[in-house]
Amino acid sequence: MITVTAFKTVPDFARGQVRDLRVRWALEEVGLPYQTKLLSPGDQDKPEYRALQPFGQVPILQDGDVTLFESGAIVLHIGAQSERLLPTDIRARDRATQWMIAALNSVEPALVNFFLADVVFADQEWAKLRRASARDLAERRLAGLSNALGDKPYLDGDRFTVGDLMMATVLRIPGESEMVVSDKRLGPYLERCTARPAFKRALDAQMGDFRAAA
Ligand SMILES: N[C@@H](CCC(=O)N[C@@H](CS)C(=O)NCC(=O)O)C(=O)O
Repeated sequence: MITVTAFKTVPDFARGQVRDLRVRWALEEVGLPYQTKLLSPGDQDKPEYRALQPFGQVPILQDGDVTLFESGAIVLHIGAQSERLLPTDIRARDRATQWMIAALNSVEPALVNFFLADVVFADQEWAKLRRASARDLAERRLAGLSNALGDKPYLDGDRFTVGDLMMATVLRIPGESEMVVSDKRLGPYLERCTARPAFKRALDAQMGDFRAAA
């Protein structure tokens, strides 16, 4: 059985956001059963966990003799097992991978930076100084994404891929909601992605684990 690591407890703002959600969503999309291994405070710094995840973060996926960290690598590993997330056509596959990396490398850092300045460290002087430029960069990234999406239902056309899965989780970063929802393309796009039954099951499962551990 596939095992995914997740946290037993996180601050309220992080519930429904922790990155094991991406992995749960991918597993739900392709219909692979999994179990979670919930980390208590301190577990992430134990040598046996650090041997599997050098930074002490979640998620890790263990699947037979495969152990992986980095949510992007894990989602690709799951996607490779089913056409539902990664097309077999090599060019379509490359484009799906490109969008997944764009989500992680071009969009997420800008949105996280703004979230840190706007919410997490909002009362600190450096954050007040940085907020406007962080918002500007986040807006520019979102505008680029919105233009590229255009009138298509998904980033590469009619078909939902790992690129959309990852992008949708990035667009859910708290603090972006008003910028995303008010965009005439990104708002409906995010709704389309998160209306998928597999997303709902993944979110329910993450929230359920927090409730069970409380
Ligand atoms: N790039 C990593 C980031 C993982 C990550 O930031 N995980 C967070 C939870 S969402 C975490 O474990 N934070 C605790 C820490 O960094 O100590 C991935 O995508 O898997």
